[in-house]
Amino acid sequence: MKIKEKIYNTIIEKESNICVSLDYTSFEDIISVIEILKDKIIMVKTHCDIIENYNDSMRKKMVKLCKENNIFIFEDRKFADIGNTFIAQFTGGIYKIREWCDITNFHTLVGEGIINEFKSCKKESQGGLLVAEMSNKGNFLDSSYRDKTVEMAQKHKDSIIGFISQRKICDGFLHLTPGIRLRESGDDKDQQYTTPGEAISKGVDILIVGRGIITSENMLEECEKYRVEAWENYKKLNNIL
Ligand code: S5P
Repeated sequence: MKIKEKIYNTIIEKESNICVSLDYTSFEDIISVIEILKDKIIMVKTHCDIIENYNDSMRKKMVKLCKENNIFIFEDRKFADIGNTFIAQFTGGIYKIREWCDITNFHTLVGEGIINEFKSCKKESQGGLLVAEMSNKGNFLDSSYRDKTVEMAQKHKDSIIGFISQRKICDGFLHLTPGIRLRESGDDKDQQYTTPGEAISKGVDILIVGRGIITSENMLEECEKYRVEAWENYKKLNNIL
């Protein structure tokens, strides 16, 4: 089964649309939060380049824990360079992202060369997402950029499985939406938030939630609030019984 179908099936099986953004600088925190939230989430999102004690043995521990609990790993690397540099960044360096991620993502301003290289060097099971829209104030990703991004995805359906976007923008692809928070409309920087229910009503599949969950006193309880609001709305919208 292809990864996109596996993700849809996992959403239904775990009754969850939640990807938790584990923006921690320590691997211990990443692992302990996965342990806490494992039954409530279907995906974790990492920024491996902010982890201060990155090492292969803890990375293997994270991968094992995720595999055992049907959790996909999305490395939010937002690649944006020439194909040759992309290959070096994806396969090499300290992080060797190709070794362990299920999903990674791309900015499309660089054109499709990077996607061709992803196709040539990715593992069969891995899928890519294109950043079509962003949640932060003042970004330059306008509707024409979004439309060109959709065209690129349609041309590369074998390796591109979905989008980072604020709404559903094309049938047949997964839509992952960041900038989700139950009680705040923004942070003290450029982030802009929408609620889980609002985001799901725009036809998306997966909500990326960071600080809304991970800064909470009781992460499990808070995650459950996001899960329920998202899942109840998703079920209705998609006629799931
Ligand atoms: O448009 C975007 C795209 C992404 S991937 N806006 C975002 O905020 N993100 C990421 O989602 C961002 O890099 C961060 O890791 C997460 C949001 O974190 P939060 O704490 O604001 O929920």
